[in-house]
Amino acid sequence: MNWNSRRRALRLMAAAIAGLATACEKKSETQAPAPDAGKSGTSAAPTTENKRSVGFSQIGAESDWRKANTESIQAEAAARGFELEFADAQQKQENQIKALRAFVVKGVDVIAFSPVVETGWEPVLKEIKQAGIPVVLTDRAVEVSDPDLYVTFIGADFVEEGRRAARWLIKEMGGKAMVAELQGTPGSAPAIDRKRGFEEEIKSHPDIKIIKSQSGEFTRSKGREVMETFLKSPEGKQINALYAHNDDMALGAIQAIEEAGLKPGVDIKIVSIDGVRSAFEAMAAGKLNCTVECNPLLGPQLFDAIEAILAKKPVERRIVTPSGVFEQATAAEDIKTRKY
Ligand code: GYE
Repeated sequence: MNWNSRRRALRLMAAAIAGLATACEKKSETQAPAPDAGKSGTSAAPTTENKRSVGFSQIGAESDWRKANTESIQAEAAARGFELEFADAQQKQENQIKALRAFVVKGVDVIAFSPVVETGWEPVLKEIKQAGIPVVLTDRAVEVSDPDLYVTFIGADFVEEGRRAARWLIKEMGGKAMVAELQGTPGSAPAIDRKRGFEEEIKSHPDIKIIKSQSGEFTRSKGREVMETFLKSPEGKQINALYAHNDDMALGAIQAIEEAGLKPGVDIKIVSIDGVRSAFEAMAAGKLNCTVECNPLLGPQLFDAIEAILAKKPVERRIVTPSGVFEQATAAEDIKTRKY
């Protein structure tokens, strides 16, 4: 059997399984609600044979970065005439795994996803490989023992982002600071790597001390809540710098700092990561000091890779998205050219 007929046979098998699954689901409807597999952005219409199809499992909508990322991918799919099966996992790995399996059943041409955490993907990636569907990782990396489980990983260098944030802080604080850290989603590649890069860089500066560190789950509300507890803790009064793994948490923390009667950007110097528009606004207002850019507009790179894969052209194993560092002084000017 050649590759094409194998794919066709697999699709037929998958369709049969899907039929069975639907029948089972229908049966169980009256018993208990099916667990939430996340919202689907497209209709349940079967993938048409002539349109190239991509299944994309997104993490959720936790931050401005994520929203810009989703828009970029959806716009690029539409512009290039792809059928996009979009599934929002609402921050849950189990929902992502369900969505990935549903893409296999549908028989999409390529599967892309942004993995919420780094580990636990091996079984589902093996199933996808067996079905002969290529996988592209976008935004976040996974830890797997077999490198052939995905074709390429497109995204930023999170360790370097952490280093850049640290370098800025060391310079700004003259090598001496009591730092509070707001970490991203536990177990996620950006939370792990941004912490690692920052710690690596401050190692040779013993007077830069992280005195508080906790996850703010990459959201504004959690960032605010955790910063409030930091400030109320016995060490709260010593905090004079904040490192947030994303802008949204920094923006939430800014509110908590103001509520505590302090001046964000002055009493507590703040550096965060992403470079979203609202971070530039906060910098222009003097409340945020620095943002390390992490470009979410991955749609064009993602679909370049997908088209190359479908055309059987070679694709780089690792595609790094370029980015910069922005400070208060130029924020009002910079904001005019920001695209997200
Ligand atoms: O920094 C954060 C988002 O994975 C790079 O996820 C992404 C991160 C981004 O929620 O805002």
